[in-house]
Amino acid sequence: MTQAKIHVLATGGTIAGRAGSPVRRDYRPGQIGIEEFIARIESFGLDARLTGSQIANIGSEDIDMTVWRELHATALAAIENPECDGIVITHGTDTAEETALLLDQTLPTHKPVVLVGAMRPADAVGSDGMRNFANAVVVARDREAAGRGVLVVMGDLVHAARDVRKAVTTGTKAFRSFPRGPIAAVTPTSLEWFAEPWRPAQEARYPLPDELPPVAIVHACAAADVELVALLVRHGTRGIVLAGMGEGNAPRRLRDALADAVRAGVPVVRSSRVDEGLVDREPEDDNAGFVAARALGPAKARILLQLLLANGITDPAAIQAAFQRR
Ligand code: DAS
Repeated sequence: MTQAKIHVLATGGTIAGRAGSPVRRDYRPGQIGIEEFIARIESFGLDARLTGSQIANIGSEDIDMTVWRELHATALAAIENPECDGIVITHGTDTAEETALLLDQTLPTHKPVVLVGAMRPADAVGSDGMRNFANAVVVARDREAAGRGVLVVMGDLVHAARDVRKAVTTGTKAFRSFPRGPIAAVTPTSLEWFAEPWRPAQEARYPLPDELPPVAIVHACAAADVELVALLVRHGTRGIVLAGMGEGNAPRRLRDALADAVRAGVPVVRSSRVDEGLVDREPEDDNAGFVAARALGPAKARILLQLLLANGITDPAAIQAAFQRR
């Protein structure tokens, strides 16, 4: 069997971070370059040949459209290159779910695309970075990893971009998936899928636009200040995601302000500020013209709404249909 060829796209994050001491709390992300990554993993003797591109070396809280465009273009070129079998993207964990969903919707599913990060810097005691990275290579070299959209590998588990979120602020078990849960278990010597691919050999759902339109997240809270919604509309926001209470609820005055925004031509998606669970359509959504975010939390609902608006999809029913898709 020939060795799988994996292209690694490095963007920085804690997985590329150093503290300068095994026990120091603060550290600098984005210190390790792609050559060092590849040299380290090659010393493990994994059955894969790695090449790399340094896209950025930043904390993922600073990720922006410029990085996303370059990441997308390089990943697409690797997918189209017959010499490449799979792609691994090293990324900070804070916005991993946003980048994963953006790429998930804008790349074809013909080859594995695997995002990986770490919760501890490379020189910390008990660092998880190189293990996660080795696991990501094991996933990316497996043909069965294609046809599942973009994957996120963390803590010996494989998650689908649509389901995954960072749910815990510290510690190495920081990622969870809903509604499906993790779709595979992985170690440097094993990989077990729990289900069949559900998006085999699909083209990208949407082209990646040059820019994403401004979409605001409004966080619902008791006795919320509702003036914010009208301000956002006046300021030119193209869409609003409600981080609602419970099943996407909000105080009556806030719901009224959001219905006014819809009447002014600004689509509104109801998601939840609660960590996990569905936000389904309610009868009031028909009257107000709201969209229900289903299983997407506010950050990912915003990415999907931005992509839809950028591609000219503004009708609430069409937006709702996109939120229903797995
Ligand atoms: N600084 C964060 C980031 O780059 C943390 C991390 O990578 O885990 O997202």
